[in-house]
This record gives sequence, C-alpha cells and structure tokens, in this order.
Amino acid sequence: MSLPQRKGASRRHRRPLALAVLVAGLVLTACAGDDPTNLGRVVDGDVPQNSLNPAGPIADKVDSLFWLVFWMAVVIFVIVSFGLVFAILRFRERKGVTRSVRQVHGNTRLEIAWTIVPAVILAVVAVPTLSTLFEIRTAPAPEDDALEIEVIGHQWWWEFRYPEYGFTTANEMHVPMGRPVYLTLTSADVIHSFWVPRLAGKRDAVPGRTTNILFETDEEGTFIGQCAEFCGLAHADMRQRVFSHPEAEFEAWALAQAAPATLPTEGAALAGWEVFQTQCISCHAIDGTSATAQFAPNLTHFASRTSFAGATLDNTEEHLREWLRNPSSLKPMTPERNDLAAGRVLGMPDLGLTEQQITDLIAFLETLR
Ligand code: HEC
Ligand SMILES: [Cu+2]
Repeated sequence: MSLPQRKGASRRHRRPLALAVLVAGLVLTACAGDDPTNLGRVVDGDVPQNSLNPAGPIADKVDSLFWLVFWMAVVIFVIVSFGLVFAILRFRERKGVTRSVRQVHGNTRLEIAWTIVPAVILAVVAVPTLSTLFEIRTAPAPEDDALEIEVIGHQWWWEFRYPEYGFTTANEMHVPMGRPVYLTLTSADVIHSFWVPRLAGKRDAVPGRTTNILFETDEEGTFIGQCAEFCGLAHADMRQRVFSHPEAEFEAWALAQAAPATLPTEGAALAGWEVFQTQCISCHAIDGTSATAQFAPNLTHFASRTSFAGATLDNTEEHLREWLRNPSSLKPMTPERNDLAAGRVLGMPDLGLTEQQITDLIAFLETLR
C-alpha cells in the first residue's frame, strides 16, 4: 500500500517543481549575457545591445516613455497585489469558524468605478505614447540637415547607400555625431526589420514599400544591431554595426568611401583581380571597374570594413580564406537556390577556388581600402 502512496506524493510535488523550473528558466533567459557567442566568431560581446542605455536624443524619448509606463504599471501592480493578498488573508477559511458569506452581484457603483478607472489610466498612458510616436517618426525639416541613408534588407545582409555622397556599402554604417540621420528602408526580398537598440526602435524593411527611422547619436562609438524580423535561414546572422564619429572624421570616411577603387597593377593582388573578373563580377560590384552587379555586398572599400557576412565575422585573413573556400560553412545560406536571371541570390556559392586563387583574391581584397 505504501508504494502507490509515495508515488502519489512525489507526483504531487513534481508539478510545482516543474512549474518552478519553468518559471526560473523563463526569468533567467532574460539574464543572458550580451555575448552572442555564435561559435566564438563574433566579437560584439563588449558592445551590448541595450535599449535602456540610449545613445542620443531620439532614443532618449523612447527610453523616457518606457520608464514612465513602467513606473505606472509598478504602482498599479502594488495596489492590486495588496488588495489580492488582503482579500486572501482576510476572507480565508478558518478552522472552527463558519462564516456566512453575503453574495453580492451587480454592485453598480463598483462596476462603474472599475470600468472608468482603467479607462482613465489607459487614456493617461496614451497621451505621452502617441505624442512620442509622432515625434520620433516626423521627417526632419530641411534646416535640420539630416544625413539620408537608404537601407536595403537582403537575405541575409544589409545594404547601405549614401545618396548624398554616391556610394554603397554593406552591414556597417558610419554616421556623424550630433547630426540627425534619416534612414529610408526597403527590402529586396522578404520583410526584415532594422534594429539598433541603443539608437532607435525597430522598423520593418518591406519589399515594395519604404519606411523610415530617424535617429541621432550624441556619443562616439560602435552600436550593434540585428535584423529583428524572422527572414529565413540566416536571420540570426544578419546583423549591423553603426559607427558614430565626430563630424570631420565622418566626412573623411565618407569621402574615402566615395572614391572609386584603385586597381592593383602587379603581383598577387593583380592575379586576384583577374580571378575576381571571372568568378565574382556576376554578383559583386567594385565602383570604378567593370564589376557593377548589385546582387551581393558592394566590395569597393571592403578592406575598410571591420566585419563581413552580415557583420558576423571579423574581417580577418583567416575568416576570408575560410569564406572563399566554403562560404556556407561560416554562415548558413542556400546558394543552390540562387537564380540570377530572376534576381534571386540567397547566398554566396562555393566556387571551387584553388588555394592559390584564394591567396590571390585575399591579396586583392586587401587592396580595397
Ligand atoms: C552568385 C553570387 C556571388 C558570387 C559569384 C560571389 N559572391 Fe561573394 N557574396 C555573395 C553574397 C550573396 C554575399 C553576402 C552573403 C551574406 O552575408 O549573406 C557575398 C559576400 C561576400 C563577401 C563578404 C562581403 C561583406 O561585406 O559581407 C566577400 C568578401 C565576397 N562575397 C567575396 C567574393 C569573391 C572574392 C567572389 C569571387 C571569387 C565572390 N564573392 C563571388 C554572392 C556572390
Ligand atoms: Cu532579415
């Protein structure tokens, strides 16, 4: 007889235990470090993505709104919890005490009160929410001298075009401090979402439509972001870095990016350029040369970027070598589904390059400063 009893008892204990583990698990996931270890290849760990650490006036507005609503919710939570605990204790069943409970139904005054009070609270929350929403999505006025950048989402990398300067880059965006930046977003394929938590909220990049983000940085540094709308196989490897510089430094960077590439005239780099012309120009552009295809990241100043492959790999010779040997080993992609004629490119294919060709290509890519 003792066996079924024990079983029953342990089962009874198991349910709260399972629940506790579940709750602890859910709570602890929120404590995950900022280090996206991603097979140890990514070094963004020291640059947390934290929307509660705003780095500019527009992100500040969102942050202030968050805290306002948060503290209102805390006050309501405390009041409701006290009421609940009070009712539980005050009206609990006691040994030896029989209480006759008066059943009440339809207390008009109470019903009106608990309909009106939440409605008023919501109305109060709506005022700052709507005003912030309108404020952060208003297009900048011409006298604000905003920097315009076109952002195009691709499976699975970001293209950034600077129409003011006439160049295109990928995954890494540089901006001047203290000057508003106005992004116009769209997508070449499916819906993506541009999100750099310290600078602004998320906004979808939708094919066939444009959306906008306005932000401004008041802090020099690197801001990490990632695509925030599931967009297929390598969604998790679709990140972006925003570098913010003092105006003069930014200007120097932009002018350097706008210059066409200087092609090598000798050695391994020249050999690499020759391989490039046969193997790579169907997808990649290098401004100022015969390579003009727009299916893949523009490589004109590739060596000036700190990362590649959706800002998931540090731009090192070792990573490049591995990338040119077999791109899909570093980032899950589906190049077998590429169809250039239909304008569909879902990854860089393994091109079967020899080690010599790879060495030459790396020498060439390193000249693209
Ligand atoms: C069929 C199209 C295609 C061809 C051909 C191709 N690539 Fe790519 N390449 C891509 C795509 C797509 C990406 C972006 C992958 C991603 O990050 O999702 C890419 C990314 C890259 C990157 C990283 C760029 C960045 O900033 O993220 C480098 C470097 C590169 N390719 C070099 C080459 C070289 C060198 C060749 C020729 C040997 C070549 N590619 C041939 C499609 C192609
Ligand atoms: Cu995406």
